Amino acid sequence: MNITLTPEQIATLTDRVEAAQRDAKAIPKLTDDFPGMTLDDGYAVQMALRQRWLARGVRQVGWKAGLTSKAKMVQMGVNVPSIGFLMADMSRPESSVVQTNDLVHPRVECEVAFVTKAPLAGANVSRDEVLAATDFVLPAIEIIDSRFSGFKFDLASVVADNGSSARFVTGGRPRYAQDVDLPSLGVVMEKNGETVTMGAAAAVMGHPADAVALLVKVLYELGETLPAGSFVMSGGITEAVAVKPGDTILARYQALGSLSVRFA
Ligand code: OOG
Ligand code: MG
Repeated sequence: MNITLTPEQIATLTDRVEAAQRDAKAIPKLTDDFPGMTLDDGYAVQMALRQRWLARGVRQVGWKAGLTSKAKMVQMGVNVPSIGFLMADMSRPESSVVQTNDLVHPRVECEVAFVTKAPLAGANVSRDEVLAATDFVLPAIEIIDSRFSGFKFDLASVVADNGSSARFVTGGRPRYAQDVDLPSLGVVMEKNGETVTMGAAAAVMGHPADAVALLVKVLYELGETLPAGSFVMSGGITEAVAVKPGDTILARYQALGSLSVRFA
């Protein structure tokens, strides 16, 4: 671990991110004030933020991997994947209407999600171990919302902002992982009835289970493990698409059904 910030500085930055998330007010990226901030500093802020959510009595449902596809890395100008925590109150059912007045500048992503039935831990978990520990996979739409002005950030800042996590929608048709050819799984994203982007799940590190393995490795470095029963999102397959009130997003997944979300 390469933590350069003092505990006081970590608390200050946690206050800033927490306020920006709560008030849906964009703030400058954290590295503007703390240019020496490292990736580990970003995770120290994220872990402090997570403790505050837990202290408020919100249940953690799992974790997400992000920046795991080339399309996402190119879009955001970051070339290292990241992780973030997912809490119960971020979850929305299929066909939800998601309010945008408590979000800064939402974007949507199509992802393959995993639900685990056995714990995963360590720096060297394999794709097969992830699949063996997977109960089922299901389609997800993640609604990300960077709290940084212009949706512009660097790795340390976005990690501190919990990987832009805001909401997520699940539904469609859950399947056992062994019944689906995950890398060749196609997804088409439609916005207001028009196709806006499409891809195959192989875009996520060659196989989305590899993104889960990577997430477990990052957790290991943070002194954490992935418990059985975790919900894990493996990262956007395509670039994220901006949405505004009135927009409807439909994600059509091969083999996993469709799910939609509307913005108000
Ligand atoms: C960071 C979050 C990335 C994904 O699936 O790649 C992410 C961002 O782009 O704001 O959730
Ligand atoms: Mg995502």
